[in-house]
Amino acid sequence: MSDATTALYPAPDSVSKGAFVSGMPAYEKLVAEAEADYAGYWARLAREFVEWKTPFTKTLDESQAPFFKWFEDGTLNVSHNCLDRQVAAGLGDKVAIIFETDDGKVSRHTYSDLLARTAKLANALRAQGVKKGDRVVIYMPMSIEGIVSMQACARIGATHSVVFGGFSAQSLRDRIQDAGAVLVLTADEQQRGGKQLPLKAIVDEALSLGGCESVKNVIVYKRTGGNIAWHEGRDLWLHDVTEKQPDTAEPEWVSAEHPLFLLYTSGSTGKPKGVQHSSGGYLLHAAVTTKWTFDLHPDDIFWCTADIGWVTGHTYIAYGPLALGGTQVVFEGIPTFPDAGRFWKMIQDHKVSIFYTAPTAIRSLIKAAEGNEAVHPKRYDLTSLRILGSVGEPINPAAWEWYHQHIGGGRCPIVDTFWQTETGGHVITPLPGATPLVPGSCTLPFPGIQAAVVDETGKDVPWGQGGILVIKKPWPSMIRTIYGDPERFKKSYYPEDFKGKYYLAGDGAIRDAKTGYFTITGRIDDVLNVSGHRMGTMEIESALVAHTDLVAEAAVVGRPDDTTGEAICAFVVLKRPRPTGDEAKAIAKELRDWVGKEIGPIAKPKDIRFGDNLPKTRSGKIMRRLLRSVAKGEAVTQDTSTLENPAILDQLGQAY
Ligand code: 6R9
Repeated sequence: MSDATTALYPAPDSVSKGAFVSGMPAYEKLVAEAEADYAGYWARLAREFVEWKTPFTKTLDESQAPFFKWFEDGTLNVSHNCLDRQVAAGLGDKVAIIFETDDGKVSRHTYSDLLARTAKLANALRAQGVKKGDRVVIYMPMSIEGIVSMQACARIGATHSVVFGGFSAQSLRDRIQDAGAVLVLTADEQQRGGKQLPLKAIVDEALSLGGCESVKNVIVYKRTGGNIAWHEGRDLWLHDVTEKQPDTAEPEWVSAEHPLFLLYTSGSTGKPKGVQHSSGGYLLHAAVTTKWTFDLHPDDIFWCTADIGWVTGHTYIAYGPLALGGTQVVFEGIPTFPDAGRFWKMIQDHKVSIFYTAPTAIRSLIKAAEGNEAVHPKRYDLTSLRILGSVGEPINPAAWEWYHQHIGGGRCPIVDTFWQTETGGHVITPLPGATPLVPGSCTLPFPGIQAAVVDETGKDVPWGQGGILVIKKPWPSMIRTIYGDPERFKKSYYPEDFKGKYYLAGDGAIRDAKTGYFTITGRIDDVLNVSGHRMGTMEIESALVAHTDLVAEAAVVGRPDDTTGEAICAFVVLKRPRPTGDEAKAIAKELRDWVGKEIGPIAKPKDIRFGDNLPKTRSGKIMRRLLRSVAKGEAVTQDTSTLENPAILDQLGQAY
């Protein structure tokens, strides 16, 4: 299969020896096992990695394809698997989470602590009338309370939907409404980079926008003690509702197919989709990928820098490491506070052995280190590290090499993990004790994942030729549906083009002609990847045109950016004459703030360009390919003869 001789970085002995998957023959054996008996392979792992209340008798049900079911007649509880199971195994006093606040205070939380806090909150939620199957929105900072909120929902069979703390009131409202949430868990404020930022006030605003009548209560974790408004009868303090609750709570035993969570993500249309995940299959993949991709051993200190508002924070903070009884670092703050050495200092202080972050963070820390010796990683002792990981976007070879050399000291494999909100966990990734690495490639499928590159008709393309990334067989942790919109689920992921047979990832890929290694070539739909965050171009366009006083028309494209991977570039036609100079600057600022309010700061366009019109074909289609060239600052080489008004190209040359 793979040809180790072309790989620049073979798995080092120091990691390979004693790894759970040690050497390529071990990897290939697992792949062969899955090929020989697909359902049998996943059933074996499901028995090994998950503790079942009632064992499943049937592995995969394809009768309602593409609505696949895994282990459906098995029952379990995810929180029981993450917490009670560890305590029962004698790990009650083991530190589950080392928590560090924005301002550097460190606290340690054992498995027994987490279990007791989860049980208390589970009881409190039940006391508020939250039942199995109800949806609960979590709008929380990075905190023990945030993780406990997720675990408590899992414990009572409520389906959580975590909304990233950077989303605006409008976005939060849309998600609460779509999910029909009965309760919101939030904090008074969050603290990031030395600043207090509102959370509760945004929940208040979201609920006041209307459409959220399903919400009965708001439970508030007091993080900063900042001033907040209080709605008697609706709002409750977390410490009040949990104080008198017992610290044990019987788990709700649910079917493996019971929805553990919804997580909203961007797609090709203006409306974010609520990706629905299962309990059994999801937990299985969270556990097995945490174990094999990160080679997580009992004495490792694992640190995933993601936020619980994204899928990475679900699978590799809230569930995977806990399901294995691991010890992890959880961080409230940001990588550049008090300075850009923060990550390196924390690795040193907590003796982190496995570090998982995003290319955008690495790129910005490279810049910072190059500009300031004091925050260069060489100033820190990083010798505790043995494995590094990357996620969220392609990692460019230069950043890979720097990460490998300056953070990993040349001795730590980098697992470049490709996956998506929809896949639940890693689907294409190296295994650190086995896979020889090539910078810029996510290498080979996780054992059991049938990833392939095909053409528009669903036919395999030869290695060395680019195409569309698909997964040919259902897998346990896959998306089950889009909440409330099964038709959209089918159309987005199992389109007719492939006769509804293959899962369509939405990314392009190419396999190396010799090794078969996968390289992801980027999204093939209208989704941008800004600092590892997914943003739909249509979502941003809708937000812009919602400014009905100012904006007549808008088109949004991405352009490459050295730090954020892609940057958002908006082309705007105003309802007034095209502005220039200071007026253009002021309007650009107003529009950025507007988008920040409509969606959240992560969606603010970096460049705004004003035209009297947008470049369109004579049939009225916006010429997006041309806009992408303009956004990049390239000379326009495309045929512009079909353009209705070629003169506007000059106007669009100036970005504000
Ligand atoms: C986990 C996560 C998914 C999209 C995905 C792809 C991009 C993620 C990547 C990668 C290249 C990697 N992506 N990991 N591209 N190499 N290792 O990021 O989920 O937020 O849903 O984004 O991110 O484009 O389709 P999500």
